[in-house]
Amino acid sequence: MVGSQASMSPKRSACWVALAPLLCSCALALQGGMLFPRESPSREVKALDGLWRFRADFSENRLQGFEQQWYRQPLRESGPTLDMPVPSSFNDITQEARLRNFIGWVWYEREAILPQRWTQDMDMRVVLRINSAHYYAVVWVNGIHVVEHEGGHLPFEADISKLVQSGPLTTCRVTIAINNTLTPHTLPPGSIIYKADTSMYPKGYFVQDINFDFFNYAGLHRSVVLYTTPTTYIDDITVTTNVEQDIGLVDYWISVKGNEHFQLEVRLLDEDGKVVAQETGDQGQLRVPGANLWWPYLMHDHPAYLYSLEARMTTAGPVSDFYTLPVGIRTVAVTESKFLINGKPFYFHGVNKHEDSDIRGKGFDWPLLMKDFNLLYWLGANSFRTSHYPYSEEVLQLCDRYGIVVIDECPGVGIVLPQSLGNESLRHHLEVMEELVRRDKNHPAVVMWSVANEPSSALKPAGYYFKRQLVGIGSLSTMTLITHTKTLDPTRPVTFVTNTKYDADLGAPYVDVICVNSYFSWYHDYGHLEVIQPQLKSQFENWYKTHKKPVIQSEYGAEAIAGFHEDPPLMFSEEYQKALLENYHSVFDQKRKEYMVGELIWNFADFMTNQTPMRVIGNKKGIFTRQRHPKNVAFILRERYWRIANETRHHHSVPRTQCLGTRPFTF
Ligand code: BDP
Repeated sequence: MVGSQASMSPKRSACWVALAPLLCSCALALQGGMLFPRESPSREVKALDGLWRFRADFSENRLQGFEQQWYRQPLRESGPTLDMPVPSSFNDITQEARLRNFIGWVWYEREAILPQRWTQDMDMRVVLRINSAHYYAVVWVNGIHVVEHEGGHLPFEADISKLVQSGPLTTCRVTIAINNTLTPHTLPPGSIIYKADTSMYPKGYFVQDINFDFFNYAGLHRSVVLYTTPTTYIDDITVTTNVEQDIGLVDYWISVKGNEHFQLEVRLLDEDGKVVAQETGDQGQLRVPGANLWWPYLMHDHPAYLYSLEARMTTAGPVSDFYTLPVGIRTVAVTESKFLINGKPFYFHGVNKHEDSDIRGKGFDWPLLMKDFNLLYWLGANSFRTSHYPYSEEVLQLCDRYGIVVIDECPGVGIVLPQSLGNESLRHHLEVMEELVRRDKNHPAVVMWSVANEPSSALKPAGYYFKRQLVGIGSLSTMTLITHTKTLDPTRPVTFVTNTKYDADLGAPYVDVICVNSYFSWYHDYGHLEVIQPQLKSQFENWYKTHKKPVIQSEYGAEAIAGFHEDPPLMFSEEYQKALLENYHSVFDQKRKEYMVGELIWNFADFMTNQTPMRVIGNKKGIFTRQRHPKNVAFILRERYWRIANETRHHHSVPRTQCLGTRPFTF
């Protein structure tokens, strides 16, 4: 990588200074809702998927695009552009190594043709929504700046009605500049390292340093959509559920924008389309006698029961708005040794995943997604953690629909430098949790928030950073991470995933469930499988003795290069991966009778990482290859998960599933 110092830290760059006042408006993004754009009788959705024009700014300071205002005219007039698919990471699409490893600003552009009524009907709002841009994004429509956003993985949007309704135009040119630079205060954090020794490196040489183990893919990873609503519209819906005897309780809050005078009718429909409860007003409780509860996959004969909450807003005038939200009625609770769903002990037998695949990188892809869900069903997995960042909304919708329980993790991964535990980082982290909870709060599949993965939680500031107590009132920065998340959502437990020693972890006292990662006989005691059982036993006993909270083995695993065989087992062979897992499992089988409430293998599939001598074209701890072919260990885990499912089921045993059936709810 070559570039000048000023270019690499966007915060220090000239353009950054010029854009700084606009950042304030970014805080507004946290106000209001972020409902998933769905079609309804009052709403239309137009996805801008397909080929976009693309240009990486290879100029030395990476700021040529801003200096020459590339957003003011069609991008191709600024210089040579490429055709780039959206959604996709840009890194693996071309044959250019310098694009694969590019750090700095890239520019995307495409024109959208708008239906005439979108531009002429003044009772219509037109909204541009970017579902995920890695990491800092600036957006213009027809050359006018409309929104900025910090952080990948989470959606942001801009009301562009005025822009598209001001003239005879029926097209709009959307330009998005994205910077993938990570700093100690972004999430995830990173640092730009300048290599100043010109006897060893070219002038201006720098690299992006990261402390997480996945490739730092970038680009427009999910769809960019345009959608409409009426000018008075349902802006947000929050639903929480409870159960009293056999009555399902659905409490709802609806916020309407655009007019203070409106009526709201709310109906709850069962899977056959029958109305089972109704209410009026912007908040209330729907009572469902004999409710069908939302149960996890394999825990019940009819898992993942979803009702539909239909909200209908009308005003005195002709305007009305409709929005339908899937609702699962279920409860979540944690005791000293159990994780309860609907009052019954739930054991997480699942996986950790990544959004990662050949060519697409972190780009959303329906075929990949359906393959992954079929594999989860085949495996008998009932859960996963969204390691190490929020996954696409479609993933969570499928989890709701198929009963796959989710630990929803924010991008707090690689928080290892002391400066990443300071106030600036904390403030951003709190905002990210706010965006995450706002987006995912209504998913029954989400049963716990994870605010971080493997932070340096033994460092002194970690105690304050994670703390649960409220140390002040008012400003965000006076609330620390776990408190803030609990305030945002009092209905779900909160955790972070640790690899710190039980007696040194300053954040663990504040979590509801202890989630521990360990790699015995892999990152130490290489090749000594015989140490796993004593070390793992001590791990569980120490954590439980210290905190008296349920424990999840949130990661464990070994690398195996598919097709490498060695007996006696050697590291990186499929036999070693299998033997390592079996040693872990024999301890799990003892501890799950006590306070262990889950096991999540690292990892579902092989995935791409940075190039290091520790990785052979990516991380090979998958039980499936990156192409989703099973390694031997997938069959071991399959036997195990189905056995556990049948042992812990409250009814008769279930036949093994080969593939997913269609569920009644449509997107
Ligand atoms: C864990 C990390 C995970 C890594 C894994 C590994 O949480 O992101 O990929 O180790 O090294 O510590 O395979």
